Amino acid sequence: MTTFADPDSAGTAAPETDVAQERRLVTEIPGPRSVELMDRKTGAVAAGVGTTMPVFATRAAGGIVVDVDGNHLVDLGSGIAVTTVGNSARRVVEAVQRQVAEFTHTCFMVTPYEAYVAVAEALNRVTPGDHDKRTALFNSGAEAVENAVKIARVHTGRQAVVVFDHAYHGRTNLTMAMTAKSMPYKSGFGPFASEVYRAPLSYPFRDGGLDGAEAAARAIDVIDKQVGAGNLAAVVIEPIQGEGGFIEPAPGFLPALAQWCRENGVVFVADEVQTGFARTGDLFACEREGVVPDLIVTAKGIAGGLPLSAVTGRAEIMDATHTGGLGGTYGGNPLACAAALAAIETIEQDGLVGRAREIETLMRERLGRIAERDGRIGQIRGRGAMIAVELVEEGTDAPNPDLAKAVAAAAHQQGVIVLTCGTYGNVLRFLPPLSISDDLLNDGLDVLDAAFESAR
Ligand code: PLZ
Repeated sequence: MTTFADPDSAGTAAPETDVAQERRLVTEIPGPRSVELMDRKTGAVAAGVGTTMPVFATRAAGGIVVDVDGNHLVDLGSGIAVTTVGNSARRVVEAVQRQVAEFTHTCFMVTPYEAYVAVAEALNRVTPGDHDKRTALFNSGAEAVENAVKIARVHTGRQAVVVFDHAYHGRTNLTMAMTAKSMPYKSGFGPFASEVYRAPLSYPFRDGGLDGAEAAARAIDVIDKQVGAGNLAAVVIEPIQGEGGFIEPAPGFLPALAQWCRENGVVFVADEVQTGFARTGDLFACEREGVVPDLIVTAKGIAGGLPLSAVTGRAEIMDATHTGGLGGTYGGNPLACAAALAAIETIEQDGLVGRAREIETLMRERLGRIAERDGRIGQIRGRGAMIAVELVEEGTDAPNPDLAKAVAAAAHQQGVIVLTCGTYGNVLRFLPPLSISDDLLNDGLDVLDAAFESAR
């Protein structure tokens, strides 16, 4: 079946795909083939690797994921904020197909190739700030965060790293230490890396009315007293926290922190792994308040689904490391680089920053209507196509993780992929691909609307 959206209809993306852009359930969720595959997974895959929705994918495009039973699911997750340009986006597919036939790998550290350099040039161009920049490429978000810390330590000759309450930076040893939440990310996996210190965040919904400047002063006081600027290599922060609950700090918090870092020779690192590449209605979330990080860490949306991550930043910081000090066998793999160039071109040429803002308007309006009649929605927050609702016990601010679970489960049953997050597990988050149509978004929100009612 071919359903090309009308390219002239305003506010609606036009996925070029033969995957029908409509929710369609032909079996229960999960269907029999998925159940069978789930059995095989249990017998073959380590139990530690969890599953949000027990359906197995076969295809995906636009705003739809198709499962092995033929169900068409509305995608409000983008594989955790990765397929921002859409799944199997046309330019990405073409670029990767071309590259895979030319060569698949040489190792950039052995015999370099142009695509890596071109991705570095593109990132130096599109990231905040017009200073001289350099980039290094890696595979995963966690690996890039680790490398940002390595670079900051060499540059400053200092060791300490400050992170924040509710932070998520990855699952490797150093990034587990940097991540706040014990279960499921850290529990039992220690000992963790040393010289990682945690400061209080600005969390407007739970801060008792602290404004951004006050919350920054509180954090800086903790850093000063417990670490000391003279020992501190880097402050690492997600401009909008992802896994921690889509927490957007109060205005002024990030600029004040960045300013303090500048005054104290501390490297200010923005972890834009989840917020980057148009996701928040800016190319990078830091831009909203004009914050220019010294180093910016990117991954996820950078390459349309191929594994790639990067550290980009001030040339004098990035170049502080001795030759041979940074790298890895696969970092900046040619297929991933080809995909990244195509993804960045897609974001720029298809106006996806604007599309993320349209998605925000639509989602806030629809979620706002649900919140008007449902006092269990404590707050709607986020920006662009990174929107969440924090759920509480009606009339209080006590976290309500059971409701988040119930609404997500009901949405899954109806063929809508939604994710939860948050330190208290009480946040429903929405990360649609920017290739989703308004019709599909509205349909997904109809399902959520009904899911809130059925969870009374
Ligand atoms: N920094 C801000 O959001 C990854 C994790 C999913 P990797 N977030 C999704 C899970 O349960 O593992 C993330 C992030 C931020 C770093 C990372 C880590 O990126 O590519 O998963 O290593």
